[in-house]
Amino acid sequence: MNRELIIATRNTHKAQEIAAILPACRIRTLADFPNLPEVEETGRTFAENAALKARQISARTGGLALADDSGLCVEALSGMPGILSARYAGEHGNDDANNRKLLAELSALRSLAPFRAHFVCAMCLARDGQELAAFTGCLPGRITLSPRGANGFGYDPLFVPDGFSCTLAELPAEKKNAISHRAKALEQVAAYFDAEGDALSHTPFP
Ligand code: ITT
Repeated sequence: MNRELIIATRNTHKAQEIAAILPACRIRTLADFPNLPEVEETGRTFAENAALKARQISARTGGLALADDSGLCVEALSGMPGILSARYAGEHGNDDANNRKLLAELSALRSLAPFRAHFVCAMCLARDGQELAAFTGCLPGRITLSPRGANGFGYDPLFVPDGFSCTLAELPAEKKNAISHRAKALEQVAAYFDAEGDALSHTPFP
């Protein structure tokens, strides 16, 4: 099946991971719609922000839109950076600065280690501005104060998934894409596509 799907993201790393996990879909991203205005992420939860992005992008493009709102929640920081993950240190999408800030904060709390944490990925599928379904994936693990690895993006060099001794950034992309919070949410998306059958297959791009 070659389902047409607009991934409502400007984050190329997310888009690449989603495309790799959903090879049966023909994927576009917001890079293909350069004139669309930014969606303001004013929600209080990952799920609210995913719904905002999916509804607005589906309404503006006329296509079937899938949004991903995701981030890292650290128990010792009461769930921060959470929905602020992309702009934790101030500048949106500055992964190095975000990682440095997280390391500085946790270094000051060293006596509380190990630092339990989890990644969350909330996804929302929408068409014509209406939410069709919502999905969530979670990846539990811990934060290491010794960043390692060059793969992936974001907080991957600091995150050791449960059952592993290496960081997400030390895993090859195929392995991350088999275990990640994003992969878990996308498993549910794929099951939804299977269950809905042809009803969603023929949404043409404008
Ligand atoms: P869009 O809203 O355009 O999709 P964004 O990067 O702003 O892009 P989010 O608001 O969902 O998206 O923030 C996601 C941030 O969470 C991301 O910038 C990373 O800091 C972090 N993050 C999410 N998934 C991650 C992953 O798989 N590995 C490492 N960090 C991740």
